[in-house]
Amino acid sequence: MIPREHRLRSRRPLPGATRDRDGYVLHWRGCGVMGVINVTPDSFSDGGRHLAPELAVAAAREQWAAGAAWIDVGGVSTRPGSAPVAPEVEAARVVPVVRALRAAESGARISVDTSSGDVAREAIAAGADLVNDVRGLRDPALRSACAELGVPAVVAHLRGEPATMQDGPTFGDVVAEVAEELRAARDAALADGVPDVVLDPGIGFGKTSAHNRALLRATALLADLGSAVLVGASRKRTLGDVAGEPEPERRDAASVAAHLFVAERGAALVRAHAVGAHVQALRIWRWLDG
Ligand code: HH2
Repeated sequence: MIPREHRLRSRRPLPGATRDRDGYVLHWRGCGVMGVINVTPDSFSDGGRHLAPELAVAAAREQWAAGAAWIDVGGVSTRPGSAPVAPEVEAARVVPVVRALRAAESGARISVDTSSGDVAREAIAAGADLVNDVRGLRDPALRSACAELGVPAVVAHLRGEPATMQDGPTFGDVVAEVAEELRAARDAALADGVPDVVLDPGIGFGKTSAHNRALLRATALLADLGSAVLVGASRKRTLGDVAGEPEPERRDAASVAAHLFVAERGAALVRAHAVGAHVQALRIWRWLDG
């Protein structure tokens, strides 16, 4: 199978991107890995591991050296039932890490996992290249931060809020509804001047295992919406339930399996904690398939 080609536009210089009339465009083929760095005390699989900035930066540099295409730095857990965190606290967690990572690895592509316009602005000033919003850029302040600063965004699907998202999520046709809501969110963001959008079905965000399964199986349909698709199944509860592994940190083989499945169906990026294992698996799969 010939791997899909993907592109991401930015109006700011982006490591690895080429210049064109409207700004900068990053091209890649096949599926890349976005490494997860949670600068939080309470993330569901790695909470507290990287709360000290120097540990977060060291882990991020390791992920970059292992072949990550992006490093996603987040300062708030969005696990089911998680509580909101003040933007000042969130910024104090992520901004020093983004700044230090940019200083240490000038070629790294850095994403900031936030739903706050203020945090996004500070992180971009510190060197972030992409905004990753699990709430799908529904806050106009975040949309305008991306638009004014010329930074693309990941628009993930989430109805409601993490605190209550797993309280009986219901869909008629989950694939059709998520695709339509993502398309509408993307079009609203582009109309507001966000330079480009990556779409994400929001695995585990207000969805049952059956919903997650249907969405993972529908990756090709989501990719046909015409934007790069990111999938974040890493260590999530659905995988633990199916694989019979209650401990999130022991779900990396399950994560690699799910992510190879979506890579084969056109995902442009997978968001993963175990970057080295994912990069190896994708390289072998591409070698065998290519
Ligand atoms: N999942 C998490 C966080 N951010 N961003 C995108 N685009 N897609 C995802 O699926 C996604 C995401 C949750 O995982 P994690 O960051 O490991 O946990 P926590 O939210 O507890 O920090």
